[in-house]
Amino acid sequence: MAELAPRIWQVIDNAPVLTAVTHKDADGDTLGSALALALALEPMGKSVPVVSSPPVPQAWWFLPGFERVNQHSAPADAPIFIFDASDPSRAGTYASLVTQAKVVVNIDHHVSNTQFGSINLVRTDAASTGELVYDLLKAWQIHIPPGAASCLYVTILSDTGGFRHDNTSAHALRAAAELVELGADAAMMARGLFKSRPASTLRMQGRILQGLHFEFGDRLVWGSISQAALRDSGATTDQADSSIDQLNTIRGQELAILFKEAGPRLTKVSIRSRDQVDAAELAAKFGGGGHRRAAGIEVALPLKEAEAKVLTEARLRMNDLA
Ligand SMILES: [Mn+2]
Repeated sequence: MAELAPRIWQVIDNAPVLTAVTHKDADGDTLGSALALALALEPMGKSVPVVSSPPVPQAWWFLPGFERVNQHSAPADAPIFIFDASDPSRAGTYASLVTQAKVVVNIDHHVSNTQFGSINLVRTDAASTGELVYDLLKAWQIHIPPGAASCLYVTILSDTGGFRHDNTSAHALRAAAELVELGADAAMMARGLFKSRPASTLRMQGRILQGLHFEFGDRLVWGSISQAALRDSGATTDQADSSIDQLNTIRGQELAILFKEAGPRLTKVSIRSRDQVDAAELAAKFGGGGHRRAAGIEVALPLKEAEAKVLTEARLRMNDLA
C-alpha cells in the first residue's frame, strides 16, 4: 500500500477524467468502491463517470450516488479504475473498454485475480475491495465525504455478510468504525441492505426453501429456482442473488449450492462453504471463481444439466471429507 498509493495517485493527478468500472451483476462491494472513488474525487475537480454492465441490480438504489451509474459514457482515453473484478471479462459489456485502455488500475481482493492492470492493488486479506479503497483515500490524505464513507461502509457490511463471514477481521471492523465516524449512515445502509427487499424476493425464497435437498446428513444443502418459479413469484434472477445466504445457516453444514436458471442454456450457480471444501476450487472446475468460502459459476447449460454436473463434483468433495 505504501508503495502503490503514490503510484496510483500519480494516475489521478495526471488525468482530468477517470472511469470507474464495476464488475457485471454488480454487488455492494464493486458499486460502493466505484461510487466512493467518484464521490471523493469529484469535489477535487475530477470527473469520474461510473459504468456498470447492465442490468445494474436496483437493489443498490440506497447507495449514495447510485443515480449516477451509467449516466455518463466513458471516454476512450481515460485511465480505468476497476473494482472487485478478478479479470477484465468480469466487466461484462465494458470488458473491451478495460482491455483497450492504456492505464488500468486494478483494485481487488480475489485470490483468482489475474493481475491484469497496469497497476495492481490486490490484497486477498482484505474483507472487501472497498477496504482497500478506504486505505488508499487515507494514504492520499484527502477528505472523505459522508456519502463516500457510506459507500465504503456498505462494501464491508455486504462482503462480510453483515459482519458474519470468516473475513470479519479486526481491520475490517476498525475501518467500519472509522467510516461511521466520518459520517457513514450505518442505520440507513443496514436498512437498505437487509430491510428493503421487495415482497417478491420473499415469495421467491419460499419457493427455493420448499424445494431444498439435503444430503450427507444435512451437510450438503442445495436448491434451485427456475424462470417459471421466478415469474410466479414476480421476481427477477438478480433477486435470487442473496438467497444463497438463507441456505448457509444450518448447524454442522459444510456446503450450500443454489442453482438459478438465467436462460434456456444458462445457469448461475452460487456456492458457500464452511471449513473443508474450497468453494473457489469447485467453481474453477466450471470456469467460475471467487473466494474459498464463497464462489460463483455461470454454466452454459440448462438448469437440470448444470445441477447434475456441479453436484457430481460437489459430492466427490463431500465424500472425501472425514
Ligand atoms: Mn468483494
